[in-house]
Amino acid sequence: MGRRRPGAPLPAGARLTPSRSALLFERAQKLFPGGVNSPVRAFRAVGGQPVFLARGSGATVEDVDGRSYIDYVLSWGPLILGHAHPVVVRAVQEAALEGTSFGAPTPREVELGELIRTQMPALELMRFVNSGTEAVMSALRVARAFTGRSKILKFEGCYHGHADALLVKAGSGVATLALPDSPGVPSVTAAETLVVPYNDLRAVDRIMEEHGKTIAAVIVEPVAGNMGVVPPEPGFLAGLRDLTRSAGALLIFDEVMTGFRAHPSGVQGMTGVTPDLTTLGKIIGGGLPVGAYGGRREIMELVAPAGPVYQAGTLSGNPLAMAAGLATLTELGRPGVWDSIARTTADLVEGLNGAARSARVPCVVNRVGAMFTLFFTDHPVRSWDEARRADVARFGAFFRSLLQDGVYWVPSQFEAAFLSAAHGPGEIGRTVEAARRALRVI
Ligand code: KE4
Repeated sequence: MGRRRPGAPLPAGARLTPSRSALLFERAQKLFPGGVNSPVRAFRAVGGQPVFLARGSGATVEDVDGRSYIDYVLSWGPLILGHAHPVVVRAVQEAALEGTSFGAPTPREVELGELIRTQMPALELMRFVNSGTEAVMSALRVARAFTGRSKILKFEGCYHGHADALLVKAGSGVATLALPDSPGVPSVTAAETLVVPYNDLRAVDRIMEEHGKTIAAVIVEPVAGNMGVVPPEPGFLAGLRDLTRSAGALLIFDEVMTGFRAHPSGVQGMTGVTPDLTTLGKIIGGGLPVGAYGGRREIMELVAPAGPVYQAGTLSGNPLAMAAGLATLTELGRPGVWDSIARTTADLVEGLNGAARSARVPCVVNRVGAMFTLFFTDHPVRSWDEARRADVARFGAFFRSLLQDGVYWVPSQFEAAFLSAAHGPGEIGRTVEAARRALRVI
């Protein structure tokens, strides 16, 4: 059946048989809160019901009803080579044939750690965990142990996973669903977390003046992705480095999303600002569950069994995830691969800006490397306050129109969109055309 224009009447006599996605969603809602295993997947911010995906290949995914889409979610960032990349699939198959997990050291974790450290030498010592959330909560624990202090400073609109201490004015799904500072977080915990606007160095300076001696760490998305993409203003990161050093607080770069995506060496490599601790995830697992935290040797040597700070994990350094991460970073590190993805992202952004101008729809697109966000707004977006003024209803209409047109956009105005090595001129052309059609009807 040809694609029906959004909102166009159904052909006479057409029967609305429930799609397989709808039937699955009905069952899922009896199993999972909101019918999903992570909030943003529920399409609450964009309307309609989620499509259930059956398979992916390269830049496209196919839903359970056989419809295919050009994918800009890419599992929220990990799939920088695209879906089911043969090198990654083969690596995981080979690893699985040797056993899926041992709860013991294996060669692949050493190889992946060494590969990460060549790109991010600031990770003098590191530890693999199973998610970005776990990486961040562990990094905060060791920062508190190292400094003997308890307060954490974060930025409005930044999301660092769902650990209690960080669900305070967070971004991503918390912002998308306009959730309050999440219930269930004890007020004594939230009281240990200070929050200032992103890109507001004066606010950080004031906080450091007042609380500097009690602040264990400042944690920042060095390029924010979880309020939509918001780059650091010139001098912001270097300013954080200076202010934290003067106050004896640690600087933590949460590069779970930006690592190997904003730049092949992360934002720390792109800017030359070196944090004390870094958290990673997503791309380093190539689509399998991985996180990592690491940094200065004197800090990380506090982590058990080298030191007294306890952190552990049954599946940490899991050989399948290590194999997927190794294959991904090795392929990504081949000459020209990353640059080509960044160039394709720039081409898409240029096409989107052109389409918005032709349709006279006010849009601002922020891009760093291979991550970007199209904001429906007519002013610059440099903070959560500016991001939140975007027209989320218009974004929802844009999303639904693209979905009808075979483009799977990110289902929230406050999320980054992602490209892969598998996105080429064909995908970009079809996406810009779909955007043109969407911008005309929203
Ligand atoms: P996970 O626990 O979801 O692996 O990572 C948490 C996390 C930490 N830090 C940053 C900068 C992150 O972006 C994330 C997770 N990102 C979201 C997307 N904005 C994951 C998608 C989701 O929550 O379903």
